[in-house]
Amino acid sequence: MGSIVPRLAQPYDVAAMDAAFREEGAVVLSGAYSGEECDTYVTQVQKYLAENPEEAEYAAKSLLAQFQGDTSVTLHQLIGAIPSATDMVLHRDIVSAARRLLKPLSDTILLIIAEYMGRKPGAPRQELHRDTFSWRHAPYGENPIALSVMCAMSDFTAENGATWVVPGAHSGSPIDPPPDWSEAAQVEMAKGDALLFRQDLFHAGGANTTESDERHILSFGFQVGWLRPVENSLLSVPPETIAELPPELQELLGYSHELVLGLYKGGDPRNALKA
Ligand SMILES: O=C(O)CCC(=O)C(=O)O
Repeated sequence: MGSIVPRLAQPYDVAAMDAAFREEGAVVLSGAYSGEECDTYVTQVQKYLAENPEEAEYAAKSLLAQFQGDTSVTLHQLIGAIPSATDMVLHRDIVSAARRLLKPLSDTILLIIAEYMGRKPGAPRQELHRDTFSWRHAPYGENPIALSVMCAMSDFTAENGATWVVPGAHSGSPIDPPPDWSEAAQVEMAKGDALLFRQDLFHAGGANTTESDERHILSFGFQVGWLRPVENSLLSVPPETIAELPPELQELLGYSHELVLGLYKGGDPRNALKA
């Protein structure tokens, strides 16, 4: 067993947070969200999925869901769909942490994803991975290009599959082989805690070995602002126009995905053009 992930209580000590990113690659912010915020979020997600069965279908077919297994429920693009998600992704301490962490490489940051995951009983342990795998051609090193945030919307316990991380296993290539599991530590968290980690840190969702304890997650993250085209074609060319264009031009205008980057409702963005 290697080192453990530092935990900070409110008010969060910024210097300690930044030191944790440098040394362990991760930090837990205890009590980042109130119990009421977590419950509201989960209730809104469940209501949304019940009222929009087609979204549940998208979620089930999501490319990420395939990675997460069919014992996971995922919902992408929470912004605009889940009212409480707006304030939650704008958590001041978390956004400020992302801005500081990414500042050496970028003046601006972008939201990478805002996603719900429900990891049900029977969910298997994931492979240790770095979230930078989609950016496997980008330079890597001392300063990361992205931050991941995994928030406990219900208690994360060893039994229900609390996230594993390998403290200190960051800064390397996205395609490095994973370290040995003996170096990994499971990050148990109380409802409302948030695990922040550099996207180049090895981590994995744990196995949910319980009978009935679904693990509810709010997952989001921030990336450097320059990993995008000069022209924002998704805004400037209406989808009806795009639908009439040659498939290759659709791809070049952003109706394409690189592994799990550029997804629409978890799948191929061309799905947005289907009637
Ligand atoms: O389930 C978790 O706690 C982590 C999930 C994760 O790392 C992923 O789905 O990529």
